[in-house]
Amino acid sequence: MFALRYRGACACALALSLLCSVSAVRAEVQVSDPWVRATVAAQKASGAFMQLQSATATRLVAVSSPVAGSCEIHEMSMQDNVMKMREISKLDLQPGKAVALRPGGYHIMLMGLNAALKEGDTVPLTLRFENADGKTETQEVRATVRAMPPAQHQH
Ligand SMILES: [Cu+2]
Repeated sequence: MFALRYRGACACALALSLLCSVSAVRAEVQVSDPWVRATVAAQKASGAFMQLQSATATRLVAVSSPVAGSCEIHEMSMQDNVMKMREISKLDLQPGKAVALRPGGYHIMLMGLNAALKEGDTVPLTLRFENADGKTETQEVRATVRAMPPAQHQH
């Protein structure tokens, strides 16, 4: 009984999300040069990077991708002379001010990868933004997988 109800809820959520992606107002956020670091077979996590710029105040509040079990927004910061990363619940965008997600800084963590990401592959990402009125908008991004030297971003 529980299993049936669960499956029903899932299908409903899927239908809703499909409906939303068709009717959603396009977010006013410019996404430039989105890319994802290539992985090797056993690697379960990777980082996604891009530049974000919005004409109006908004914030990135969630990310999802079909290639990952979950995605988190991370920031890197110096703590006692050691670079550490931690999850943040949102990334604020000031009007007209570009924010770079790059190795060593803000990034989107793709976790629970279901396959290796090979150079040249395309990774779809759905970015969810919440504006000052609390209204959310989603934006689809297609990130290119690029190989990068190892050891810059370890987990
Ligand atoms: Cu991270």
